[in-house]
Amino acid sequence: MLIGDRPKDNEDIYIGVMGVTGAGKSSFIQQCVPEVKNIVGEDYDSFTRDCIPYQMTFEGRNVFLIDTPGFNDSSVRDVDILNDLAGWLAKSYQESIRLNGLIYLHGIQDARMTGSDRMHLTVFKRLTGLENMSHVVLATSFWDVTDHAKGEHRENQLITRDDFWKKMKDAGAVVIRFKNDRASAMEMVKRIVDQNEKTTLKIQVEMKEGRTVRCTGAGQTLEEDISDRVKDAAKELEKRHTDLAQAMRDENEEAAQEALEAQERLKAEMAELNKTKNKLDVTTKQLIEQKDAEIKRVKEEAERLRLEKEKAGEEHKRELSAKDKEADARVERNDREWQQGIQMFTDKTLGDLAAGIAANSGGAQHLSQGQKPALTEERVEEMFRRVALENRVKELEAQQAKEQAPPPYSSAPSQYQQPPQVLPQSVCYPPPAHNREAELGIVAGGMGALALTSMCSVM
Ligand SMILES: Nc1nc2c(ncn2[C@@H]2O[C@H](COP(=O)(O)OP(=O)(O)OP(=O)(O)O)[C@@H](O)[C@H]2O)c(=O)[nH]1
Ligand SMILES: [Mg+2]
Repeated sequence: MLIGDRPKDNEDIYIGVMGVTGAGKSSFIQQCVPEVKNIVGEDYDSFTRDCIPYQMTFEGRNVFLIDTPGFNDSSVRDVDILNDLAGWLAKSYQESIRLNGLIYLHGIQDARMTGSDRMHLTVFKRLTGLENMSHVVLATSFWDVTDHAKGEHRENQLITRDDFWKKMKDAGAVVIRFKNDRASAMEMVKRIVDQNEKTTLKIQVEMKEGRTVRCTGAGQTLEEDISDRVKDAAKELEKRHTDLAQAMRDENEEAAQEALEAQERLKAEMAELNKTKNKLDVTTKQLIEQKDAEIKRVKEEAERLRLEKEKAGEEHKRELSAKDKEADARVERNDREWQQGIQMFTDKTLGDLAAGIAANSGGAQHLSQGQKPALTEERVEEMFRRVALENRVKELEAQQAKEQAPPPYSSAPSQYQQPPQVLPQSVCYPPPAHNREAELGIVAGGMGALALTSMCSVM
């Protein structure tokens, strides 16, 4: 869903989910919206790249959980993240979308709050505004991998120290443990849904006043952090100047080379930090334009994908239909060829049979070549049997013809022309001619019987 895509409904609940990278923001969202996949990071790199709302239903209300990229130790990235957050908040403000609350996640497994943890907490406080703390849930994560006593001790530190969560808690924020399960995730959502009240964050008010991000409380925190880094780099650069001078006095070429390289690196770092700081000079108008362009890009991409999918679907359908037609044509062709083959065979076989039967028995004269019995499975079977018989007849006829021919080397009367002698089958192989004639008679009789059976089934 994109900002402004949904018709406005004041009953909808919007909750921003924030915290440093790896604190478990996306894991919390996944517990709330289990059908969403691949949003949780697998390694130490920041994973979530943009502000993305995920929809769930809670006690009959539409709830949108806005996953956000986590701040990390890189100033360049932090400024981009703050600009992205400010852009999202400015655009949603323009679209009359108001947040109901914010959830800030913090991993309890870390023994101490680092400098950047504190800085990011300050960014969060200033972005939200102390006056909005009753809309905030401060959640600790990673309880399952933390020694319970140590976890409780750290939690206690968080809520008792002014520079940590104490002021926020005193101003109305609630502290909840996210146990990486659905029940604790729902408890966090419930707290904000039950409050049922919209709020405008401090940074939204500031941006509405026409300030650049640099001039908002959150922006100033990042700017101070960058300025501190520039100062540190400048100090280091000065030291490297001294190192270089000393190395030259000592005629230590290696040390001089090292100092020179360090100077180059520090100068590049300072230039990069100053460039990053300048990125904070972005106005609300520019942020909204950037968001609009981004939304347009996403929509165009979605439309392109939709059309591509549609086209692929049509092509697939066309391919299927072409394949269907080809298969139909093949079946039809096979069928036709089969029918033609059978017909030719039937015509020939029945014609031959009719002639044979008429000659042999004088019966069944009514079976002529013109008669074409209907093709049934039994008939096809009969035809095959007939073919076998016919082949056998041909075989025997050929053999008989061969045996009756006079030997080429003698003009004397052949043994084949002598009266047939009846010999027992066992000693007579190949069988003498008269036996073969008898066999032919049996075969012809069999074929006649078959032809008659066929006739009956036709009639
Ligand atoms: N054991 C344990 N692992 C957790 C918990 N919360 C998150 N993780 C793991 O920590 C890693 C980072 O979690 P994410 O939910 O991606 O953290 P994130 O805050 O969204 O991080 P970014 O998107 O980089 O800002 C993932 O491997 C999670 O599985 C937790 O409460 N317990
Ligand atoms: Mg994430």
